[in-house]
Amino acid sequence: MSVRLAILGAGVMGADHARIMSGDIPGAVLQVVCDASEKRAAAVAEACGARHVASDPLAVIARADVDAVLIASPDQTHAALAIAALEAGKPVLCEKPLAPNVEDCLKVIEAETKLGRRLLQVGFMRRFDPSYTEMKATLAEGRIGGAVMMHNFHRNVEAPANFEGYMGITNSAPHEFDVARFVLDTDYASISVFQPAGVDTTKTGMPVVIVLETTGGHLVTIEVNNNAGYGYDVRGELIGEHGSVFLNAPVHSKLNARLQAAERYPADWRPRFAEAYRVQNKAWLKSIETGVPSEIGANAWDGYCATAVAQAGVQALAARQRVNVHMADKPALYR
Ligand code: ISE
Repeated sequence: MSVRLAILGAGVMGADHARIMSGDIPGAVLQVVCDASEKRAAAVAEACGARHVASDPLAVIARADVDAVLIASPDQTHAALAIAALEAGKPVLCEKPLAPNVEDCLKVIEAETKLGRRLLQVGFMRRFDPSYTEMKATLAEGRIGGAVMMHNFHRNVEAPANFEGYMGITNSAPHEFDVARFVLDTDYASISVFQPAGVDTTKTGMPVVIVLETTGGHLVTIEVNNNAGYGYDVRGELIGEHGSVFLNAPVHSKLNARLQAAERYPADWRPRFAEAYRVQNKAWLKSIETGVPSEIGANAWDGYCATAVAQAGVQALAARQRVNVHMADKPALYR
């Protein structure tokens, strides 16, 4: 069976998904690449052998020769496109965040609930990353006892120019919110956000340290530093009652020269999580072929949870106090 895909958005992530889908995922056919800039869409389509190029995402979703939709357009467009795809009964892989605010996440959930079956997966690819998979499995095997804390570090080389205000909390940290919730199998009760002094305010993106309490009683810490300067560096350690699991980033070689040993950092997240994206996209395609949603993949409810925590985090930073995380009632579809 082949699945004809439309990729909506031909920026960094759209181009990467087009490459993965056309090169690494048997059964996927790149039918359309769509972007507001047809030139950009055409460049990606040519590089990946896509059949068509377009600039109107709603028209693409409606096409009879498109079976499924991968949304990689700007964050604020995700919800409307996801809803259109769900209304057309087409499976969706939506890049994170599901939407930048909870209201829009809930609208997507409403559309999917109305449809009565789960057709949407959110691109929280870390759930498929081998290092987090091992961490979760080690916990399940009881090798470190019960989980107590999880520490996370999220460092980018430099925040993009369009990164404004609280995007460290709303755009970067959601990966950590989701993966810690997934590893610990819990929800969040409260969030506090701290900001160090001495920050270069001419740069976009502000470093923050986030402390979360879960409903299961764990503590989760997250450092987000979008201007770390030296490389893309994601670290994590899960602390159990009598042991810990530390994430290892895939490093394939080490340079020895001039009395020093060195390992490279990637410039962004794509090399660090290349395997996670590949396995995620493969699982998504399988879910389309079988009609059974991936058990590991994040669903619309998980997308909502990450945004709800992020939104509470923005309030916590503004108010300089701990904020309780309030969640809507979970619809039966996601239980
Ligand atoms: C970006 O959107 C991502 O998803 C990356 O994983 C993250 O490191 C970056 O900070 C975000 O802007």
